[in-house]
Amino acid sequence: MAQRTLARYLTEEQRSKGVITGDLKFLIEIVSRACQAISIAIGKGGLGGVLGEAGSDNVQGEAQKKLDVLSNDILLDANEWGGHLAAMASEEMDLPHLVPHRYPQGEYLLTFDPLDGSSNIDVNVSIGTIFSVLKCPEGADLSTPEAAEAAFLQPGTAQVAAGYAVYGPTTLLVLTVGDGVAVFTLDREQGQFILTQENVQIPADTKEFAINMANQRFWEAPVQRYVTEMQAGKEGPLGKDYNMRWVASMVADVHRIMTRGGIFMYPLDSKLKAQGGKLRLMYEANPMAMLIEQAGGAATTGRQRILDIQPERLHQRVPVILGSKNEVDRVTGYHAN
Ligand code: P6P
Repeated sequence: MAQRTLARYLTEEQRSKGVITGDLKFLIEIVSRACQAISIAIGKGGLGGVLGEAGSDNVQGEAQKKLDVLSNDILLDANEWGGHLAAMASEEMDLPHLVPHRYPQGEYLLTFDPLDGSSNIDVNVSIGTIFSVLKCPEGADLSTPEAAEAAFLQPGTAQVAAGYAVYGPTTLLVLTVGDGVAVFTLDREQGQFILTQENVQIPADTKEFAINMANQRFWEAPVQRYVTEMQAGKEGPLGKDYNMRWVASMVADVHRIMTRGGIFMYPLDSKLKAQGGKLRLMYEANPMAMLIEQAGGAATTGRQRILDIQPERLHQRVPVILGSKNEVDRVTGYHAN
C-alpha cells in the first residue's frame, strides 16, 4: 500500500470524514514543516552554533537557550504569512504575536511551546515541540497584543487540533484533530512525515510512573500516598511492582506513555503553590490532555479534568496528572477523599 503522508492523512480527515477544514489542514502542514526545520537545527548541535544560552530570559523568567529562540522564530516565520491564522502565542513570548496586516488573516489561533525540555538540549536528550489549535472567536479584539490575549482564553475542550513533535533517535509528529491519535515518522530523505501508527490506544493500567522524586517532601498528601503505595510494590496495597522513569522532557515522557502506557505527574507542591504548578496550561497541559484523552487515557490536575479548566491568563500554570486511565482515576480519587 502506498505510504500515507501527513498531507494524505489530513486530506482523508478533511474529505472523507469532514473532520477538518482546508485551512486547518494547511495550518497543520505548515507546523509540521516548521518542526522539520527545528529537527534539522537541533541535529546540527554544536556544529550549527545553536547550543548554549541565548543570554536572555523568557516571560517565565527562565534563561532561554539559543534553540528556544530559534525554534520560536521558525514557528512564527512559518505561520504568519499563510492566511490561516489570526494570532499565535508561545511560552517564549509575553504577549500574543498578531499576524501582520500585510498578510491575510485566518480563523485559527495557534499556541506552542517551541522547544520543551530545553534543559536537555545540551546533554543530547530528547526534546520536543508542543502545539495547540483553537478557533479565533467571532469579533475577537485583535487590535493589540494585549487585547488579543482574551481570544486565547478558551478551555481545552475547544481545541480543534493538538500535537507534538519529539526530536529523539527519530523525529515523530503525534497529532489529533479530534478523531483519534496518529503518529508520523519523519523520512529525512523525502522530507515528509509518513504515517506509522493510527488510533493509538493507551493501556488503562500500567506499572510505570513518571515524577521528579526530588520534590517528594513538597507533595500534597494524596500524591505522597499514591507514590508510597507504588513503591510498596507487590506486597503493598496496589499488589504489583512498579518501575519509574523521568526524562524531564514532558514530550519524551508523554510519548513513552502514548507508546506503552504509564502515569506522568507534575503535581501541585508547596514550593509551586503560589504559581499554581509547574507546567503551562495553554501550550503544555491542554494539548497533551487532548492527545491523552483521544488515545483513551485521562488527564486531571488531581482535582479536575484539565480540558475543562477555564483559563484566566495566557501563561497560567496547572498541576498535571495524565496517562493510563485507571491509575489517573485512582490518584485523582485520593484527592477527593
Ligand atoms: P523538572 C521542561 O523544563 C519541563 O517544562 C517539562 O518538559 C518537564 O516535564 C519538566 O519541566 C521537568 O521539570 O523540575 O523535573 O526539571
